[in-house]
Amino acid sequence: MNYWNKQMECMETAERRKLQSERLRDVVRRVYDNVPAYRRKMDEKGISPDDISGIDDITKLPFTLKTDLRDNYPFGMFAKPVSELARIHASSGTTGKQTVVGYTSGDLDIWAECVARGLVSCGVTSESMIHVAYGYGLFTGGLGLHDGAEKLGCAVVPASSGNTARQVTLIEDFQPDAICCTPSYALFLAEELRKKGRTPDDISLKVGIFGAEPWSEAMRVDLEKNLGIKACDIYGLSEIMGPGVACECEYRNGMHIQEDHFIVEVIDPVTEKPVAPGESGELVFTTITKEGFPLIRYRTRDISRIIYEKCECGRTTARLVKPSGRSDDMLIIRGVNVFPSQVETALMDVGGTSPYYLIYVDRIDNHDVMEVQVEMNESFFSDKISDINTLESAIKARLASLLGLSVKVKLVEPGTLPRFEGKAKHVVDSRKI
Ligand code: DLL
Repeated sequence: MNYWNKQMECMETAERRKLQSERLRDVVRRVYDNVPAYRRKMDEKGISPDDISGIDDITKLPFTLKTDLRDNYPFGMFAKPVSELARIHASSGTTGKQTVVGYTSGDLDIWAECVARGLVSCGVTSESMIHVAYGYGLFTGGLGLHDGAEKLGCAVVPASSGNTARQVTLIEDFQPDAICCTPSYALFLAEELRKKGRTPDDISLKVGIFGAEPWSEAMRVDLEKNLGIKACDIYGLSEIMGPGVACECEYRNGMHIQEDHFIVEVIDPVTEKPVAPGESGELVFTTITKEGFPLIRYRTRDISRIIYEKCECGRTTARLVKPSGRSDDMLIIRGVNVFPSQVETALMDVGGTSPYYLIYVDRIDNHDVMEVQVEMNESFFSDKISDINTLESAIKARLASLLGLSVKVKLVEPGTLPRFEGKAKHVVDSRKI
């Protein structure tokens, strides 16, 4: 069994809680002393760093929201002066300014360590050649995976995103055994390789580390079959660090959270109270070692649940189940909550389609209408062109039973919906409310 840092990854739970408590006390003191926004929030709640003696006191602390980062744009929430930073990243949201994050060189080191731990747990080794097709630049995906892979000792191909023809050539010529990119882009690459007549046996890749967007188990099956790889999930968000906050191991039953650096809580997004252990809710993270930009109880809007039992791989860290979506991605159609991931599950359940779909939502005569457009897969398209109506009805029925909602379904020809190099977009909501 291979670990990057066995001591931290396999630590006894009680010992880890002690470490987390010490680190929590330290970070609370640091933000109180150095970040006016935190001092103000804590003062308003009547809390001082002395009230935090350990991890059980974490619920006394105020939450941090994305709006706090916007209100303090660009550097107002940093706990170190810019002169002491080594790097700045940013991520764009749906509205307004970018979310800006800063790292000291110590933070970059810990980030690389977290990513290296994740890569090792997926089966990447220092002998591996890894093709990094996440975007480089302000997005944390490219440089995050790059630094982790370099720390592990891999030969890194910093391909970045875009120019699919060149990506395919690089993969064919260099023969990497590992690849990382968004899962939707990996499907696109698989499609391009298949069009060139390549079979999984011709493709050098053995492992894929995919994340930055939700993806289903059905998509995992698809990727594994078409690329001949083991497909692993990696999670993270720029605010907390970037990729590597959590990553699967060879058992692929939840992503191991690097708990010596991050404390995770799961709350009910409405009551803001913790849910019962193992229940689903909104993920809240506290960074306990970051220097440049520590975050206390950051509400991610990601919906998931945590597995606390020890994993078969020997790691004792809590595991994050694949996030099913974001509370802010949730569509409300005629009062029914709909996550794009549910639509994806319905499509995969029925079969006959490719993973490319778009959900169109509009409001006509005060009535919400939702249409799912999905590409038929190549074999369905060529074999059974006359059965289109039957397949549309089957998908409609599956969606109705899964969502409790009647929606329109339109099958479109393979290759007609947009492809994305980074995170895929699945919803076009034209309602004017
Ligand atoms: O997406 C960091 C990242 C890069 C993670 C590469 C993994 C691989 P942001 O752009 O800030 O950072 O977006 C963070 O993406 O809150 C989730 O909603 C979503 N997300 C990230 N990883 C996963 C995943 C990067 N494995 C937001 N499954 C997060 C589902 C994910 N959603």
